[in-house]
Amino acid sequence: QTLKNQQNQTLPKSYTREDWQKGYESLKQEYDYWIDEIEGVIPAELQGTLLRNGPGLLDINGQRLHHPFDGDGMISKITFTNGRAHFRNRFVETEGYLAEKKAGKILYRGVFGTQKPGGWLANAFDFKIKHIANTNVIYWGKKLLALWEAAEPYLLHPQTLETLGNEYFNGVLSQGEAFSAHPRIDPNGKLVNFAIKPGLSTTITIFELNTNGEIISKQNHSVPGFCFIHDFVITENYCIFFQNPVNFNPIPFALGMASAGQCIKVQKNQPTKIIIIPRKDSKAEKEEVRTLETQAGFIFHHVNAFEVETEIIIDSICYESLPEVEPNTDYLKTNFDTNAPGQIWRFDINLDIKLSDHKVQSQLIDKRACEFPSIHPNNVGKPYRYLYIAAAHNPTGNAPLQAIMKVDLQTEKREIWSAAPRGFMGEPIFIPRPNSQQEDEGWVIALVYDAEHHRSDVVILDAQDFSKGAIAKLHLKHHIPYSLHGSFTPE
Ligand code: 3ON
Ligand code: FE
Repeated sequence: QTLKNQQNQTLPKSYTREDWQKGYESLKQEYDYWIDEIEGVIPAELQGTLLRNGPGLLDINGQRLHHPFDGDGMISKITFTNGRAHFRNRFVETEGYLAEKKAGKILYRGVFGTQKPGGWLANAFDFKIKHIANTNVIYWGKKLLALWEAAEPYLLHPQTLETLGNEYFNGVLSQGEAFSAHPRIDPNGKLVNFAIKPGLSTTITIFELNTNGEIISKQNHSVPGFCFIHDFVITENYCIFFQNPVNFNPIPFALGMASAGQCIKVQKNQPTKIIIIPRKDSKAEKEEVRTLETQAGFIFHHVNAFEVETEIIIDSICYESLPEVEPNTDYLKTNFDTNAPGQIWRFDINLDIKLSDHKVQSQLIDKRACEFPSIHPNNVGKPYRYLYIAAAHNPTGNAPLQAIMKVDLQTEKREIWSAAPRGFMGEPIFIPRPNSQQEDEGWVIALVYDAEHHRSDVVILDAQDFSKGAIAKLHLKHHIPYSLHGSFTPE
């Protein structure tokens, strides 16, 4: 099998679909063990905990979920101490997870197409969506939080990963209020996050938290139209949102024919709105909210943003269109060749130009299909040089993520480390070496699904030299279904 790339050469496929599919098997068991199968050496200076979240269950007692984004959150934790590594995984025990486990069948509707058994009649006029906690996990202000963008966070025990309940930040968050899965940590010691409350007009809420995990500011903005905003970016003075060009028709959802997420349709030829909101307690606090338009396709994730004098630069992963999760399709049968790849773009805004005269500049940074960017934590919201991202093995065309790409935004140099043909890449995370001087001094760590052994590896690369190959590969005793996001904490 081959695919045509834009230069009209044919590149052999770097994977088989059967291998890729196996990474979507549920992992039902919860483990707790020291990892003893290690190739290479874990750097002694690497101390701390890698946290991952993602769907652990892709079926409920054999009833398949319609889409992985509907899967119950499962936390994996890999702790590095003195050259050794310990693994633990545990499900987030949400109300829905516990109820479905007990019943042994699907009891709720999911956002991405999962329906209760019994056809549309069994689902019609049930507006209750299953609240899961599968998208990200952070340790902030001594709280371990599992995040999902449409509801409040779950608080977990930092050692045992036991679910302790919901987190409301001393009542500043109210019951049912969202707290997105994409907080940004400003290197000055603030965690900034947002929430989307969609409707005919949408409320965007912005939270800033101090290092004690307390919400120190909360501000609301109403924007016209329905929003599906999964991620945002911060700079020193602004929070920036890209309002994807979508519309929402709730009728099939109400009638039980489709889930809420399936009623969102991308409007390919409509512009994306860029909403620039001044941060509380910043120099820009008194400025108005600015809204600009550009053509950006669909965006889930941004890499970073920063200010240079009166300009704002934003780097994002853009899709020309979004493969819709239609009711009668099977995600395991995805045809990568006909889906648009995610690609890194740079947007350039000049705040000095009158809004009505403004044309947002945009430029493609790399053609390669990629997703899940990471940068040095000290450069969040600031000028930066390096990014790391999961990427396809081949430089063009669309394919599953199998490699890690490092992009030097200054020299345009790229480095690639690939796990193809039988390895599938998760989100890479950059971890700075303690007391490091250079921006790329540290490690890149990712979970790789190895289809040959049906297990996952924790792979560690030297961020300054991918050509060395993996400096350590930690073989787990089992696989971890493809995860979404995570973080590293030195504690
Ligand atoms: O828009 C409204 C507001 C809102 C926040 C209505 C709504 C109900 C659709 C909604 C909820 C949105 C939710 C719950 C979004 C959840 C997203 C999620 C769990 C994951 C997104 C992942 C994105 C990507 C790009 C994943 C890529 C994965 C791979 C490349 C394979 O490993
Ligand atoms: Fe995300």
